[in-house]
Order: sequence, then C-alpha cells, then structure tokens
Amino acid sequence: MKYLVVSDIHGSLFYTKKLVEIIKQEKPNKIILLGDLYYHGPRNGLFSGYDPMEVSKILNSYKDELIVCRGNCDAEVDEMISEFTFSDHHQFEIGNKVFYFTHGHHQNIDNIPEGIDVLVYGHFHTGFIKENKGVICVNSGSISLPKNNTAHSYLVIDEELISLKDIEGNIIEEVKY
Ligand SMILES: [Mn+2]
Repeated sequence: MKYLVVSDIHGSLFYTKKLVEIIKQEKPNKIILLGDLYYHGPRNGLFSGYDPMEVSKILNSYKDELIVCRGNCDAEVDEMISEFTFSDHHQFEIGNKVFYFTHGHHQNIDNIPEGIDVLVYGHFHTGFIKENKGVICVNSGSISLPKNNTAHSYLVIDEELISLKDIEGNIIEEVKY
C-alpha cells in the first residue's frame, strides 16, 4: 500500500489543483488528509485563490480514497459539505509498524501517544522527520501555507520508506523505518 499524506490545505483552490497533479504522479492507494481542509483560519487571513467550496468539490471526488483527520479549524459545517467523515485520529499498521495520524494540535512530538512506532501530523506548517523517545515523529508540513521558510510539502509512506517531498516531487527528507 502506498499512502499520500497532505495537511493544512486551508481552502486553497490553487494548491488543491496541485494536489490533483501530485495524486496523478504518485498514484497512492489511499490519501490521508491531516486536517484544516477549508477554513483559512484567523492567523492566515484571506489569500488569493481561497475557495473552500471548490476545494470541497475536488476532495469529495476522492471520497473513496480518503482517510481524514479533524483539524482545529474544521467545524461541523465543514463536515456537512464533505462526503467523507472526519476523525480525531487514525491508528493502523503499515509494514508491521503502528502508525498514528492526527492533526497535531493535541498529539505531537512533545506529547506522543503510548504504544505507537510512528506519529504523523501537520498543524505547524513546517515539514520534518525527527525521532523522540524511540518514536519517529513526522510532520507533513502544509501544502498551501508553509511557515518558517519551509517548502510546500507532502508525505509519501509505503511499506518501508517515509518520504517528505516538496510539491515538485523532490525529496526533502527520507527515513527507512
Ligand atoms: Mn491547524
């Protein structure tokens, strides 16, 4: 199985169209969205290309492939326009390791859940792969609104590799797990 992991779209139609291109290139079996899908959020303000309704139409077209975590900007009304469900976290095995996917505002490198091997989250808009207390902690970064001079980024996870890539598909960091 190949998973594509994307976070913090925040209503950007431009980067959602970029995501469609990435899906065509990477050909994942499943697409994991780590939350903050539509709403720009008070700290981000309005930006050009902000179009939550069009973003939702594109995401709904992938509903059968989607695994979705609820972000701190995802409200009940956002779930109403979505043809898929949101969960606070998703935990399952990939390549015999226990992966835990969540938005990141509660569980993150400073608050790692018990009994897992890999923690994957977004929220901070800065992509990285680090290790803490024997757990691999992976941040996908944001596809739309990266912070601290990091790239517009996403993750690819298969049975043995976790790759952090920029939106042109270049590998930023990679770890064998
Ligand atoms: Mn967030």
